[in-house]
This record gives sequence, C-alpha cells and structure tokens, in this order.
Amino acid sequence: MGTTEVLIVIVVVVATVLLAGLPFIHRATQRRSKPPAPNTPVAASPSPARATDDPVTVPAQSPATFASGLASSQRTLRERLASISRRQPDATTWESLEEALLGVDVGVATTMATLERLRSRAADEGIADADGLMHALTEVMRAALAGERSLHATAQDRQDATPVWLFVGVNGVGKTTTIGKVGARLSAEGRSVVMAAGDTFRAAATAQLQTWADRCGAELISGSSGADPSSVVHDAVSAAAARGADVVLADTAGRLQNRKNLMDELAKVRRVADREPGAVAETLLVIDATTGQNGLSQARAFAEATDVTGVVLTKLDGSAKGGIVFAIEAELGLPVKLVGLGEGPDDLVDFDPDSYIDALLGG
Ligand SMILES: Nc1nc2c(ncn2[C@@H]2O[C@H](COP(=O)(O)OP(=O)(O)O)[C@@H](O)[C@H]2O)c(=O)[nH]1
Ligand SMILES: [Mg+2]
Repeated sequence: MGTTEVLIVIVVVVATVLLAGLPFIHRATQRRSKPPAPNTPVAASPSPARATDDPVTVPAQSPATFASGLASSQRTLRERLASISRRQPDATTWESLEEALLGVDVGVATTMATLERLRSRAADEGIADADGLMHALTEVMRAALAGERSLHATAQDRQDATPVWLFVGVNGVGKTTTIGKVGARLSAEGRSVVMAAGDTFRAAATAQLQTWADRCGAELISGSSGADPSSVVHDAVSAAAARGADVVLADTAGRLQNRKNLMDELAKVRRVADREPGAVAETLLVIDATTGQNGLSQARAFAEATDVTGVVLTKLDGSAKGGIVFAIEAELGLPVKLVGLGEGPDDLVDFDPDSYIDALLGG
C-alpha cells in the first residue's frame, strides 16, 4: 500500500469514528445544558395510562409545546391525507378525509358534521382543487373552535368571594397532576394558592398533592383518610379566605365503581365550595386524551352531574387521538381550556385553537 492509500484509509477510519460518536456527543451536550431541578426525582419515562396509588414523581422536563405534543396525531392525519393532495377532489378524497378525521379520534358524529360543512362550503365556493379543500378544512375547523374559553380568576357573579377551581374526572386522568401544574403556574405569577385534598378516598392522593404543593409553595388543606371531601374543601376555603389567598384548587375523587355516589358527592362538594366565603369560579373536567372516545362517554356523566365550565385535556403528548378536541367541544358542548403535554410542572398550556390546528394539520 502506498502512502496515499494509507492516508485515505486513516481519514476514512477517523471520519467513521467521529460520525458514529456524533449522536452520543449531541445527547451528552443536551443533558449537560439541562440539569434536573434539585430534589427532583426523575421518572424513567412518562406512563400515560398509569392510575396507581404511588406517590407522585415529578420529572424535570423542558416545557412542552403544542407542536411536539401533537406530532403523533399529525403523523396519523398526514399519512391519511397524503393521497388527497395528488388528485382533483373526487369520491375517494372524501373517503380519505373521513378516514383521516376518524383516525385521530374526531369521532363519527363530529367527523360527519365536519365533512358536511366542508362539502357545502366546497360547493358554495366552487372549490375544485386539493389545496383549496385543505384550506377550507382549516377554516371549518377554526369555526368549530371559535367559542369563548378563558379561565376565570374569580366567580363572575361574586367577584369578592374566595375563588375555587374544582377539578373533576375519572381516576388516573391527571386531576392531581393538573392541580400541581396550575398551582405552579399561578404561584409563578405571584398568586397565593391553597390546595384542597378532596380525594380522601385514596390514601396516597394527599401525599401526591402535598409533593406538588411543596414544590410551588402552596398551602395544602387535607382531612383524615375517608373524611367527607366537602368538609375538606370547606376547611380549605375558610383557610384561604382567612389568609386572603387568591385561589383554592380543589382535588376530588374519581372512582367510577359507584357512579351515583360519586356524582352525589361531587354535587355536594360543589355546593359547599360555592357557599360564603367561597365561590366556584371554574369546574374543570379533566379528560385523558389517550382514552379517546371512551373517555368522552365517561366525561358525559360528569358533565351531566356538575356544572362543568371547561375541560383540561391531559396526555396529549404521545396520543394520536388529538382530534378528540373537536368531539369534546361539539358533543359535550364544553370549551377545552387547558392541555397537558407531559408530567412536569411546565407541561401545561392554554388551549389555543390556531396553534392546535396548525400543529394538527402540520401548517
Ligand atoms: N404524559 C402525561 N402524563 C400525565 C399528564 N397528566 C398526568 N399524567 C400522568 O398520569 C398519571 C395519573 O395522574 P394523576 O394526576 O394521579 O391522576 P388523577 O387520578 O386524575 O389525579 C400520573 O402518572 C401522571 O404523571 C400529561 O399531560 N401527560
Ligand atoms: Mg388524584
């Protein structure tokens, strides 16, 4: 082998080694640049469907975004819409659209209604190409999510009372975690938060909420195991009023084994929370996006039992069922107000229809 060949071999070997090492170096640099918060146990990976009695672990994560949370829904949707862009709209186009919407769990009724609106719009405007149709779909989606969805810091009819935000929903959907995230957000904004451990049914629920309360410097009011949840909420409201706190975030139980009892209990909690000196400003129904249409029918029971003012859609990260938002708004008639995009304290965003639709359709 001549000197030139030897040199070439050396260069190739060095380049190969460097290239193979790049991803590792990249990951290592990323890890260094994002140190975990002190005293924060790091969970190995998010476990979306878990509903255990384990005390909470709060993973340190960078804040999630709509686009990252909806990536998997977007992939599902785009795969099914890919064929549309290559043709003039015809019968198969409508079939592909239907499949695409059903594929991200928009649900049968809402998919049909959406396509009906799109059809009449296409006819009215004489839309004859795929681009025009996709643009019209975006508009139809925007119109479907045009409702009011702001969160109320105080009860609208009694603005001087201590505002209470109640969180209701089935076990494991993410109520306690969401309260932790909301508490973290409000505390960061300089508001003083009292948390009420209204899930007195599960012993570990109070410990889990305590972890979150400690994290954001909120005060936790709890009762003994099996205590009447409405008395815990009552105590929390009194304590908050006495201290002049800005808001009470009240956790509740979500066992569905005895639906009638649970619904009666929630109605009572709501009545008590709404009594002087407190006033319910928000009753937020928490829905797990990974359960799709199933979650929707469970949610219906809650919506019928309590005066729900909005929905928190959790676990949108890693769910390919992001289209559920349309079904929730159309079929439950409730605005989605907040979205959970992970297990960390920053993984909660306000629901913004424009960013959501952009992320879902991929811009
Ligand atoms: N990936 C992901 N996990 C979540 C989210 N919200 C909650 N969780 C997880 O879901 C599980 C159940 O949450 P928890 O708050 O205990 O539910 P609860 O029974 O309704 O109070 C926990 O492991 C949470 O960390 C979310 O937005 N994304
Ligand atoms: Mg809980």
